[in-house]
Amino acid sequence: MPPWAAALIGLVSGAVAVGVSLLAAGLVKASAFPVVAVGNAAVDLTPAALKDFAIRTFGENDKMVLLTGIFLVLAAIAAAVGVLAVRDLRYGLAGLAAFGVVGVLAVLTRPGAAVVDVVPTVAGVAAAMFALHRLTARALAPPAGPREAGPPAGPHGTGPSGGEPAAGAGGEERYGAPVPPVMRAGNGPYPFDRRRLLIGTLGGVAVAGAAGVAGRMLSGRAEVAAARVGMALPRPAVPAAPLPAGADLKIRGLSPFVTPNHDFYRVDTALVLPQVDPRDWTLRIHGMVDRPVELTFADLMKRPLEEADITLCCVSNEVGGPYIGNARWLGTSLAGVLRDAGVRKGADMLLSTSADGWTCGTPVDVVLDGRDALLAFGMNGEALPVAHGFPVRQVVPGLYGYVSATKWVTEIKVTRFDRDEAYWTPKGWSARGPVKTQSRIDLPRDGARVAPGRTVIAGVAWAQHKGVDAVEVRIDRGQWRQARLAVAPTADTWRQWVVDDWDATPGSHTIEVRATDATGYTQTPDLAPVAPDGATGWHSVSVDVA
Ligand SMILES: Nc1nc2c(c(=O)[nH]1)N[C@H]1C(S)=C(S)[C@@H](COP(=O)(O)O)O[C@H]1N2
Ligand SMILES: [Mo]
Repeated sequence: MPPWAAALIGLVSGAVAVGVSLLAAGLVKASAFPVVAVGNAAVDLTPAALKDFAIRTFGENDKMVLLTGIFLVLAAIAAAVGVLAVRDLRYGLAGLAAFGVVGVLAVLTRPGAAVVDVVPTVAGVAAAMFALHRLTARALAPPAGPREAGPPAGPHGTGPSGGEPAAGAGGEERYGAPVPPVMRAGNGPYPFDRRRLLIGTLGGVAVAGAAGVAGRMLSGRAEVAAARVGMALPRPAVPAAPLPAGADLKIRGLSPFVTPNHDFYRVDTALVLPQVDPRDWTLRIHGMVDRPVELTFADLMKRPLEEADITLCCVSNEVGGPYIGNARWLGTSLAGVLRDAGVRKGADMLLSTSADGWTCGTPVDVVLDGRDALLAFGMNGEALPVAHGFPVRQVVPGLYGYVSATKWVTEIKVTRFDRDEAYWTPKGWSARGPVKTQSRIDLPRDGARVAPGRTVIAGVAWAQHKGVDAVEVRIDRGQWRQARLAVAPTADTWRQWVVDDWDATPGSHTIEVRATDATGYTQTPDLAPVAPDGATGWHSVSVDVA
């Protein structure tokens, strides 16, 4: 059999495995699809430095890059399994079994894994074994009926006669007398029936496709999407004031004050978005509390609701980077929920967990100090997008997302920093992550070519929960000049700024920015990398004026 045919058998068996495991995952409502579990395990095992590299290099495409990589590796393994199976079916089956063991281990080591989660892996591997067996048999063994799929009998009439056992698998004629199938299996040139193999391949692909589509339909994705679209957002008892007129300078190319949901950056470890139906969602609050509680979505909606403009940013945002956005969040007070549960003395950390097992450690004192720490379900006037934590997430002004903004949150354990550790802490990130005062130049873009004359320089600055008091810009290390600040409705959002009196002269120029927050702290030029607790330094852009 030509190598391509052996590889094809392996690939089709692999596709059957993926399709059937998706179907099984949908049927048993298992959270862990093996390919994704392997991917997630790979993400978790990746050293922090490499992960930073991936985020910097691939940006928000890192998930696509990783998934594509996993699928390419899987395809190569599947092709190899096919080659082994053609040599000896047992080798191929052993290869699949080994792969199944890796899959089961990956699934079971996911946080919150249940035994039922191995079902997709086991079903997928079993289906692949069956497919491998059938396809090799189809391609190698003679067909059941005398003329079922053999080559048409040639003019010389070499086809099998009457009651003889089938021998139509082609090739026979070339090697003289028919060989009994049993002997033929292990030695000598394999007969190979391309047509039968291709029919088997089509069958396998059809099974894989149908199972995969059915699995997707059962995955709950459609129901969750429908629940989200059908959700009516209640009016908050404490609505945020309408945005002041001067909050948005409305300059083309400058980040709008409110980041539209579809433009809002996304950072999380989820390779596949958790699908959480609000009807099934609960939030369990336990640990160092007087009265552990479990809230349903309906319970949450019955609580006093509030709205707040909060700018969220990521600790892995480089100076000048894109991982920041501002939204109007709707939800209920996290402090209120905690007070009802009764936080015990000595507790200093909230260890929150998402539906997919990610964890986050938030200082209790910050959440209880009166700021708008929310359990949010609305974002800019709609239900939270699935990518941003539907149905419920945390938002805490003044803290980086990794220590505050748990999406798909389902559990909050009241505990202590010296007893518990959140996801990123052992990977080299600080246990506490207050936002550092920062500023960014949006206009002109770095590397831009601009015409001489009056040129607008504009950007955003942020120091959540402290507030931005001043922004200064300098050109070619000259005098700092004050930027004009847009109105900020509260200290919890970023603030737009603009310098509109720069007279750009021909040549290349460097523009730098620094902000001063309401505590009087001015950003220094000292450069710090994003790890362990956020980048520092002045953002600068270079432009060519010509
Ligand atoms: N469940 C879950 N929540 C999460 C994360 C995650 O990986 N999983 N990442 C956090 C980080 S690091 C950030 S910066 C914010 C980003 O929120 P966004 O994707 O809505 O912008 O979500 C936080 N919440
Ligand atoms: Mo983040």
